[in-house]
Amino acid sequence: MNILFSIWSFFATYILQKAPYMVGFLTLLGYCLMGKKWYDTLAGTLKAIIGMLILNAGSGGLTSNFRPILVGLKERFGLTAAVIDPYYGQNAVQAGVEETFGKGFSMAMQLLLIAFIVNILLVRFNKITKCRTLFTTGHVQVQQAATAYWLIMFALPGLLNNNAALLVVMAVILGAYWAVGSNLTVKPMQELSEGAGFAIAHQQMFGIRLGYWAAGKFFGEKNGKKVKKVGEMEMPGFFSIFNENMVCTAILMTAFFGVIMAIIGKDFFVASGSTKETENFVFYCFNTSLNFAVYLAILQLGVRTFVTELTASFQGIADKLLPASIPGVDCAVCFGFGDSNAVTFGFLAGLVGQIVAILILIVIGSPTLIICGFVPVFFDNATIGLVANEKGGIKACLVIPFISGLIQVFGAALISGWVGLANYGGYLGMFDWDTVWPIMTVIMKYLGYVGVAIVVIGLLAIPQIEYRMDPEGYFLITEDYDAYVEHMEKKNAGK
Ligand code: ASC
Repeated sequence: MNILFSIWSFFATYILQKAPYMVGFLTLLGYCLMGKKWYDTLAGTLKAIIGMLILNAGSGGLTSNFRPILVGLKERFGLTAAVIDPYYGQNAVQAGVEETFGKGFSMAMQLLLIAFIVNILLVRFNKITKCRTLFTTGHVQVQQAATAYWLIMFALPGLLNNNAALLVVMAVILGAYWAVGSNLTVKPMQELSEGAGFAIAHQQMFGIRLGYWAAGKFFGEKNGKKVKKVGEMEMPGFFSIFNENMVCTAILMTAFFGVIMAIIGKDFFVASGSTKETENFVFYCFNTSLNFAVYLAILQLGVRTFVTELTASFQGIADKLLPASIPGVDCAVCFGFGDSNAVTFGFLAGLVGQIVAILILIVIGSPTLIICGFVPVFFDNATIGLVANEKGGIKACLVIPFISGLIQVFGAALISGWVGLANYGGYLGMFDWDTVWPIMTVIMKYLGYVGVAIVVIGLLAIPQIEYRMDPEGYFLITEDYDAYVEHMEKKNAGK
């Protein structure tokens, strides 16, 4: 009995409560269930653990690079600045969760596991639930589990002293969001890719469906008049530098932090010991700004290392258990379809929207300042732009991501300031997390358990409604796309 207890206590202390080992354990479990060779299982598990450790190294660097600037903003101007970026967001949760809620970060990894099981179950019983897609994007799941962990603890403080109940409530909400959100992207993605058989499992799934709907409704073909798409335009060559993550981050961070540091002033950074009186201040600002790109690159290397393993082992579980489903994948997958320039157009329109919104925040004296991060401004708006272009042409591809950029900044400023994540310098900041999640958080904060019920029932009702709008085509679109196209032609001819 004693031995059993020691084993459990070791497991709880060193695996369940340490995120890298928790991810390693999930990978090990997945590979064992798949019956992989022992050496592949060993290698995969090690890579998953090391990947998370690299990620921790990157996020530690980011935090220490960032802290003096945050302190400076706070001390000099009473402002809290949050970078909207999933990595900064995760970092902020990791940095603040113990202090704010008295709970460790590894519980977020337990949440991930249970939420994934909820997603599997919802797809497994899709005759009833109508959920057709499994979320397989591991790094996004980690980021979302972290932020959901914070938002739900903030909304339901009554659950803080009951870990089991807390985990169950969180997992049902997050698992339902994964299943329902990715399911919403089936139609836009099958149409964009002409039946390639994937959905999006990312951070703007409601945004994609909303953009798809708005493009068709406000910019779509009317009376047989064709819309003009981005692919029919010439683009200057320098646009391509914005597609490069590292370059774009360096430019954005220098533009934002360079200016912010200059405003805070050299004296502050000398006094806080971050630089010396004799050092050139412009060079210091530039170097500090570039270091953001460095730590972000380290962080992403860590993510890539563990996510390949985590996704492969997840998919193994899914393939065995869920025959009639399609995978939800990273949004970057859809950039291989449609007009590739729509990606850049969507991104730039979103960037303009974000900058306009940030200027408005400054003008109205918002206590929370938002700083653009590369990932939301690029991946959200590029994806939404691509889908919008397909349905509504170039105008939709510019207007809809511009509006999305505004929403991202305002939504993130409100929620991150309210729940206290802005105090730790970051917020996830992707479209759904500036819209759907803040709304759910408000409902739960003010209505408590009734709010939880409204959120869960509301989410689960979405696929039911979509199913009822076209019961015949609903499963056909994933099972046999050609037959679905025929079905739609017949349906439209009959109108
Ligand atoms: C994210 C995130 C990334 C990117 C990537 C896009 O949300 O964390 O690294 O988007 O998944 O391909």
